[in-house]
Amino acid sequence: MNQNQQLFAAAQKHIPGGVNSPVRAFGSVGGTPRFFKKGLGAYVWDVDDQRYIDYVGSWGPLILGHTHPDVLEAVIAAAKNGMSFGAPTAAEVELADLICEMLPSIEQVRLVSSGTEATMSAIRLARGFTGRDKLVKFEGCYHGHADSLLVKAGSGLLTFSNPSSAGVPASVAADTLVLPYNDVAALEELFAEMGEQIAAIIVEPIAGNMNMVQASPEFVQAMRKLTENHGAVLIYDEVMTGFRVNLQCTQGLHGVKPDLTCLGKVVGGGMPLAAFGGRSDIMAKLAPLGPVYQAGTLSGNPVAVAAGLATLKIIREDDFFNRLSIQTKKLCDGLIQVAKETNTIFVAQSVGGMFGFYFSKNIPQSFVDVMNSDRTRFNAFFHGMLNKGIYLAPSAFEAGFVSAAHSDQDILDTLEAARSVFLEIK
Ligand code: KE4
Repeated sequence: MNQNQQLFAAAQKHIPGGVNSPVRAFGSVGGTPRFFKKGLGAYVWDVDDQRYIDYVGSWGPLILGHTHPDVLEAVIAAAKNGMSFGAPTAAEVELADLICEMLPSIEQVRLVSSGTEATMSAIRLARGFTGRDKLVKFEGCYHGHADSLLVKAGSGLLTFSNPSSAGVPASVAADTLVLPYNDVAALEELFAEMGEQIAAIIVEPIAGNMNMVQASPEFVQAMRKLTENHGAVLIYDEVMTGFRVNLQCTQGLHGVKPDLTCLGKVVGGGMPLAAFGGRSDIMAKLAPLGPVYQAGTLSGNPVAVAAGLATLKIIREDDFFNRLSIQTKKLCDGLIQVAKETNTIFVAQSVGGMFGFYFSKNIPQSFVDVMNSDRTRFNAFFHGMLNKGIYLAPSAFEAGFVSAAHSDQDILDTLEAARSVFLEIK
């Protein structure tokens, strides 16, 4: 057994499934998960000293690549002054101000430690603000693992083709209404029927947990109009897309102001930091001001805040997103071209530094479309690329990410690997 296999066997002694998050277990692609020991720029090394070009980037946070010197320097400096205080710090004020400056829809923001905390808290806040219970989500979207959200979720749950989780009381699931993504008619019908009972819609405005599926303009407008007309809260879950697809996130691309936004991943620069925020009249309902309770020992942790601040300051620099978008599109266009030359049925798309690719003829518009793509071929492609030193997300239900550290040569090397793997898996 090699080091990865030995470690995976040892890990399972005291860690369920040998992993601290299910999708890492390679459950849907099979094989042995890679145990990483080092990351630098666009690369990671596993315990067998195999180097990979990394297109997962810790599932999105590492938009600057691994161990960016400015982020590292900020984290070390903060840590030297104290790991945590459980008390307010000036840096949290600076980060809150910066987030509100970068996202006009956010008038007030609360920092938390994970995307799940952000979405769970935003939903509780929306229910407290409206006095209503019903929550609308969409099939294939994943918003973290809070009970009311594990109903036909995406990501790891899809990976295990287990559309809802054990342990979620029927009474809790009953308040979560699940509709097909991009289905305007279904949304209009639901609001006509029970709009006055609906506290909120929570949506991934570009879904990245059923692979990548973009909301149609009609769907975007319908969500905004229906929530406005019925007094429901529109929550944009931008944990994955926030500061990843555009400096103003997906809401900037959509030209929509959601009532609440959830952020994570990039905003924490690779450290445990997430956030939720939005209209000040809604945020005013939060403790200690209002009756909606939400708290966290490590919320606004100074070391995590330092990583987030350092990251946001760099991505705000001129031309950052233009360069990142061009590099990501270069990868997708190159994969499409190589697939064509090898007669492989394959499509790909990208927005900013996020991409999706599918072994199907058309870009998916819904969860059903994604389920109809060739997942067997995806898995074969995943392993072929892994064996050639290219680390893609170990699931057909995840998006991929390019960082500012991915060079032209890295893209060329990836395309060369893809060319031979497309031929291998024919
Ligand atoms: P966390 O609790 O994992 O920080 O965030 C939950 C979450 C919320 N909303 C969206 C849109 C998300 O994508 C996520 C987490 N994404 C997954 C990857 N698809 C995290 C990886 C994992 O579960 O290990």
